[in-house]
Amino acid sequence: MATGRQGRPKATILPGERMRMDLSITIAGVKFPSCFMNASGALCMTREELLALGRSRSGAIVTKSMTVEPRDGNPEPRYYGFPGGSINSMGLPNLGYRAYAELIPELKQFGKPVIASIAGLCEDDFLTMARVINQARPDLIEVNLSCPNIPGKPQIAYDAADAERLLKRVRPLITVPMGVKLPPYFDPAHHAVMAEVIGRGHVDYLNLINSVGNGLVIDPTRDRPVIKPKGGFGGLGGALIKPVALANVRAFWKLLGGRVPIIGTGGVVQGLDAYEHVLCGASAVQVGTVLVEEGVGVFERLERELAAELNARGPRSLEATRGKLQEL
Ligand code: RRO
Repeated sequence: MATGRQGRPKATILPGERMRMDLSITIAGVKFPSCFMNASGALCMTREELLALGRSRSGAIVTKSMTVEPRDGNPEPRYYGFPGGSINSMGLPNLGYRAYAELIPELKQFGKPVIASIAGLCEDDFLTMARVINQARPDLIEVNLSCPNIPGKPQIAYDAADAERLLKRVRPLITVPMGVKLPPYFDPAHHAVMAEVIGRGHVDYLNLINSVGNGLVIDPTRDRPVIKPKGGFGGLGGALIKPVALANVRAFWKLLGGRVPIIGTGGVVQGLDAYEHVLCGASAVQVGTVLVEEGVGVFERLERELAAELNARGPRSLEATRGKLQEL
């Protein structure tokens, strides 16, 4: 096997590479044509954006997290991309759950899974939305317990008791597979507590991680933050959060014994980043910052690059790679 500069297998991208590597995956019995898909929040708020995802090579259509009422979101500027990543304080701009419920049948015509993301502003909001969205029959419903950008509202999943109570109430209302999107945790004690909550919560998959909340990026030429809401504090995404994302995927994969499928989100910029997520235990990966930067063409590039990484190692299938991180 050829090895590259850092001693890792050299991924040479051959024409038609993607064709020879199966990148489809299954989560909770739902088949995805590709392991790459958009992260909620990235180019997925309007009907036009969702239809563009449907026409693209994204392996699923993930909606923007929805609330009961439509929202304009936080004041602008509220998103800023920089070389290592991005910061956002969007504040949940979305069309409201009724509009997404109406859109779901149209989105399902693309023949790939539709994931409806719900994010209540209070516990009862989750129940209101779960009832109606479940009736619209998306392929999966994702319960977002980790929005960092609503002034005065802490991220629900940073309180294990709150998260457990909510999951207990919402789970019986959802008959399609239910996932939970968690924020990053930075201590093994927190991973352990939340893994127990997830283990008791009849959760069909985890999405790890949401943005790294409440970072601050400064424009030093103007002595001020690059975004306006919350004094410039916002969720960090992109390349710089990959180590945090990988650690969370790995920690939950091990604590849950690989029994709860994981969508790895955070720092997927190249095919190799996706490979690393899969090594840590991810079944699929989501793309936020680079999707916003490159547009929906990013999926084709990532498929090609991941196929090259897998081919350089054998070839090895996604399934044979999943969770196989070697420890020293
Ligand atoms: O809309 C947002 O500000 C937002 C949400 Br809901 C989320 O879950 N994660 C994020 O980084 N931004």
